[in-house]
Amino acid sequence: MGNFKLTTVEEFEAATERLLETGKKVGADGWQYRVANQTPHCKFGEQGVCCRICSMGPCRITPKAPRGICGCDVHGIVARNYLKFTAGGSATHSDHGREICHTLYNAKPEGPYKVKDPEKLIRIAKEWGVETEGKDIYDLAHEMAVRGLEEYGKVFGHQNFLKRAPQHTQEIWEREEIAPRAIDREVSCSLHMTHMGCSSKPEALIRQSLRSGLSDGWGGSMAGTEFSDVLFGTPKPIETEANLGVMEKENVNIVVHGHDPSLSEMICEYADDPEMIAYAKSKGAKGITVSGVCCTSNEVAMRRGIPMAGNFLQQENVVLTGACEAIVVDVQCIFPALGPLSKCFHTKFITTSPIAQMPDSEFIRFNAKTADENAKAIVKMAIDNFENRNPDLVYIPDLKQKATVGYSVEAIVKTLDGVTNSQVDETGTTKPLIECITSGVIRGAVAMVGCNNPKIRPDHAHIELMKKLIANDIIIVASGCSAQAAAKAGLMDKAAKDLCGAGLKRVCELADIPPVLHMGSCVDISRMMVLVAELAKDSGLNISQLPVVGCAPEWMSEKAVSIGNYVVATGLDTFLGVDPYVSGSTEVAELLTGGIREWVEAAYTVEKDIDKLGDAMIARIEEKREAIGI
Ligand code: XCC
Ligand code: SF4
Repeated sequence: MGNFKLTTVEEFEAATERLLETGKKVGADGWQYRVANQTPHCKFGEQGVCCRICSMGPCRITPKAPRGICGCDVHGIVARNYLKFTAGGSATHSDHGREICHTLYNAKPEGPYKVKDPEKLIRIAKEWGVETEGKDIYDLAHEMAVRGLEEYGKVFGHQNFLKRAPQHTQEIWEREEIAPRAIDREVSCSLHMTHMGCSSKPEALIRQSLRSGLSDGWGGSMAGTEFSDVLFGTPKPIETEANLGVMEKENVNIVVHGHDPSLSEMICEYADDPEMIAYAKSKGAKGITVSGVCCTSNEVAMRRGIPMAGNFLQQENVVLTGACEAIVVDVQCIFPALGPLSKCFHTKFITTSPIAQMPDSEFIRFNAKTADENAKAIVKMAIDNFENRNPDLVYIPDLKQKATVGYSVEAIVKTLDGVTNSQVDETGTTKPLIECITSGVIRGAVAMVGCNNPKIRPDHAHIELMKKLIANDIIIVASGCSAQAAAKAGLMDKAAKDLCGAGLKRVCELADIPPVLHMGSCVDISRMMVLVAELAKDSGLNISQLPVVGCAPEWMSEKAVSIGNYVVATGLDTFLGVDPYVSGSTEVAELLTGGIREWVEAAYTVEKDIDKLGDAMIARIEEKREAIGI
């Protein structure tokens, strides 16, 4: 254990510098240069005070022009922009969930899509009041897929999954009129409210932002997570590796990127196929390596131990290694830059979804019915491309760390049960974790989530905050690009326990876990919602009383704002390192950082100084402990 060492951000940066040198040789662009071209950013946009929702505008608010042409003031404009931003994120996550429901509908005993976790399917069916007795598992899968799809357009009532929340939380949602109805309705309703001449009252717009967020976290994202588990298996702890060094020089490298596991699961299947491996060998490679970027990577890492090449701001780096035969993408967070960049190398940039089509890519339309043919064609294309590599351009940074990933709620409950050796019942409980928290061995938990953003030194905030928190005996659950930052640095290596305070270190040793638990992709933040719901029910506390907070220090996407809204609306204080374009309105900023606490018992804190952000989280956790007398 003695020689365990984190990979530092300086080491990531040196590797990137070296890769950018290769890029210069071939005339490649990079986000680092584009950021410079875009700086300084538009001040009106940054403050959220520009409105272009009707063609009388665009109107931008200044001291000299305090109202738009229609008379809307700055608070209305900022709040409307915030709601639109949320709706974009909610639609995106939820549509991903919908695709998974369609994949489930296409599941067949003979594949390519099968039901890998029938127990989980039955559990959800029972939860939704669907008869399971004597039903063929595939009939049940199809029925549940339709039920899942109906959640998107249900005529009456609220999201089925809301019942998973503690009674108190459900009452808050009812009382505040933010219990989400049909998922699509909340997105449509948001766009209706932000149309010219509808809402301009910040309270109304922010309330809808919370409801639209909740339709994502407790609706679309939860469907995405749960039905992905049914199809591809519920994650269990598994060993893998992270950082660019997982790409192998001698092998055909296929990188999967995006979010929807339907495609990447199939690619992994075929890359493992002896026939394909033999074919790769016949072309001079030693084998095939699949690695991932962004949340698609998290999905296949959690279920198959597929290594993680990197996170959001590392996506260009995988091509710059000169050793990437194909980067295969599905939806979301894909830089259009990959098109022109891949043209500077031999790399095939393969788009697969009608939702994410890009110039300079090869489009292989992926479809649940033809998934195996599609995946096979893609793997073959990558193998055929191996011989086109230019060896002079190949440089794979020698950076990688071990990581143990796969901490679904089910896995956490099971693993932590070992700590107190209490009996595991069929579903298990979170009581052992509660015991660790109430006794003070663990002070609390932080959900570290979200993206990279060039406005913040990439990965630095994620890693520094995690180091600080675990040193203070605060356990981390992580997802998305935050989880990948942790894995790349080595914080998901069990040996990282040495960086923890004495209490957390002991828990890590007893339960044999790393101090940062990988809970999956960004839709899997729904797992975190289920976890806090269970913690609240098992402890008899309200969610807002738990010493648990959320943090997205480097966030950038609309999805992240949707997430923030549902995390806050679920009762967890949320800490951001980047401002969500609301600084132009004191009213909106005050609502989000204070006023909404009266509605949902939680609010946002925005703090760009990472050290202060960490201190603020620790202080909040200690305050919460004190308030419940532990
Ligand atoms: Fe995208 Fe999910 Fe953000 Fe990463 S963390 S940059 S949204 S991949 Ni979701
Ligand atoms: Fe301007 Fe009002 Fe139109 Fe917005 S809605 S562009 S503020 S006139």
